[in-house]
Amino acid sequence: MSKSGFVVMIGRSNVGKSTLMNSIVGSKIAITTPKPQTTRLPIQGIITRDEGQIVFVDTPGILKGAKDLLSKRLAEAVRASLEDVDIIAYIVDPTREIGQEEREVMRMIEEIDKPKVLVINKVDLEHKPFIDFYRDLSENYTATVEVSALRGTNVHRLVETFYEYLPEGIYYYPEHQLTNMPNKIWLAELIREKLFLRLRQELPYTTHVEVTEVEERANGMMYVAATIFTTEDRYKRMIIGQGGRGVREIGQSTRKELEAVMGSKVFLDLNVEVNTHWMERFE
Ligand SMILES: Nc1nc2c(ncn2[C@@H]2O[C@H](COP(=O)(O)OP(=O)(O)OP(=O)(O)O)[C@@H](O)[C@H]2O)c(=O)[nH]1
Ligand SMILES: [Mg+2]
Repeated sequence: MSKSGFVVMIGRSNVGKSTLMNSIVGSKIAITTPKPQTTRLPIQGIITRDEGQIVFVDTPGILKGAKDLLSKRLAEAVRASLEDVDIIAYIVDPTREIGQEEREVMRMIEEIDKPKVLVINKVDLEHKPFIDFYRDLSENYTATVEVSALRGTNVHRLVETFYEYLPEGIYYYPEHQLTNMPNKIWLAELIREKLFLRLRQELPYTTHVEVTEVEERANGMMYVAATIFTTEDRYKRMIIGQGGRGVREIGQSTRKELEAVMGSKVFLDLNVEVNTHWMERFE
């Protein structure tokens, strides 16, 4: 019988969970940005090899003192995702101060009785003042692996470690499937990434992208209709930019990447709308 199971990626915001998952799966499944709280959905990345199938669950980073509705909802999603997994991958960033939030995450993980792999990420960076702190934690974990998700260093060893502790079981997904992401959600994530790259820190967290239509049109062209929702008029103006330059650039960079991935021409119909009730949907 072959091995099969779920590995959940847990860690503070910005430690590189999504980058690591993309690196393992070898394909850009989750978006990654330098801004905290990039991941919103529990996205799954799947690998199937001779040894078996691993489904990686990427989670939103846990934010300290989650006060607003959205952050609370994200923290709950993380907790819920811990219940049905086989292995916990706890990702840490040795370049960043260990604060209250990190300790809370650690405590949460220590309470769970499952194989736990401590993943010390970003080892490619020169300045890692907290690496010894994490190395000293090793005895509390089933295994510890130091990696660079960005460069791919040691990622292969990490995957072997996961296979080692993976239980036997049947496959959850067909062999060639790389993600659980429905196309529309993946597309919306891609647009949100481009939106972020343009607006950086100015982008409000409440900005939300919905893809309403994905269609293959005659002559092999793909048609995508999407709307960027934001909560205030001034954000809408910011996203649209002067003379529509902003939204045009977001559309162009999304389209370019999509065309490269899909290998076909893409027509992207991108709109910006104000919807003040958006946050309520998280209640
Ligand atoms: N130098 C270096 N940078 C990394 C590495 N892994 C991730 N990063 C960077 O760290 C930032 C955050 O990466 P993400 O993968 O989006 O982090 P995340 O943990 O998924 O963040 P959230 O989704 O917000 O929880 C990005 O700018 C990445 O390029 C690494 O191994 N080395
Ligand atoms: Mg992420």
